[in-house]
Amino acid sequence: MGCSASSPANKGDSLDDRGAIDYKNIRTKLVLLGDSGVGKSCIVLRFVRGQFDPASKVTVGASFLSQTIALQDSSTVKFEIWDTAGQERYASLAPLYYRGAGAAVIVYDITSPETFEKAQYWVRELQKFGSANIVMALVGNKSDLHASRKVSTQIAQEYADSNGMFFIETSAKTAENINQLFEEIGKRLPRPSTLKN
Ligand SMILES: Nc1nc2c(ncn2[C@@H]2O[C@H](COP(=O)(O)OP(=O)(O)OP(=O)(O)O)[C@@H](O)[C@H]2O)c(=O)[nH]1
Ligand SMILES: [Mg+2]
Repeated sequence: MGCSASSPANKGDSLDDRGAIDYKNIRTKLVLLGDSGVGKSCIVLRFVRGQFDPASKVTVGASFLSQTIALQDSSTVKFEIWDTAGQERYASLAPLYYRGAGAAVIVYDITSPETFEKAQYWVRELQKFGSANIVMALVGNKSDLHASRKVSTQIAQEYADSNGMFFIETSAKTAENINQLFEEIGKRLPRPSTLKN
């Protein structure tokens, strides 16, 4: 009793080979949500494989990938990524993927105000039904298409600030801010409570 090493692990805590809580290496379920065509699958492909697919196909249901990153404090974060399908016909499946998620990446396309509206719908849905301390990121993708921009950075930033999310603009095409997006999420994830360092 009272010994941290013998305390039962919380749901989501990573365990080492002996079943003790691993304070340095955490893992989290991450879900991507957003309208069809905003670039969710391309963001994941860029992050996990360093590639871009200009002919990316619509996702059917959802797809799963994982990727581990190292942070500056020498901890590691393993992301178990659910890339959901944005087409309306799959919307009812979304709770299967965001339930229990420690992080959510909500994506819109900076050239499409409709997709920014849809992102706000997902934010409200997660606020109502997501995990209590979920880390939420609002992502304006396709920043390389700045000549066609229709959603201002300032409006998106203000929306994110007022909803306690962090905001970043990315390009899966050029790789701009893709790694930064996941690093920032990794830094914001709650660490297992610890009595030792
Ligand atoms: N210019 C540009 N095009 C992008 C970018 N990211 C994705 N695309 C293109 O946008 C289209 C849709 O990308 P996807 O990643 O398949 O979109 P999605 O959000 O996964 O769509 P669903 O699976 O239907 O939900 C593809 O033609 C991509 O090549 C980007 O950063 N810049
Ligand atoms: Mg997709």
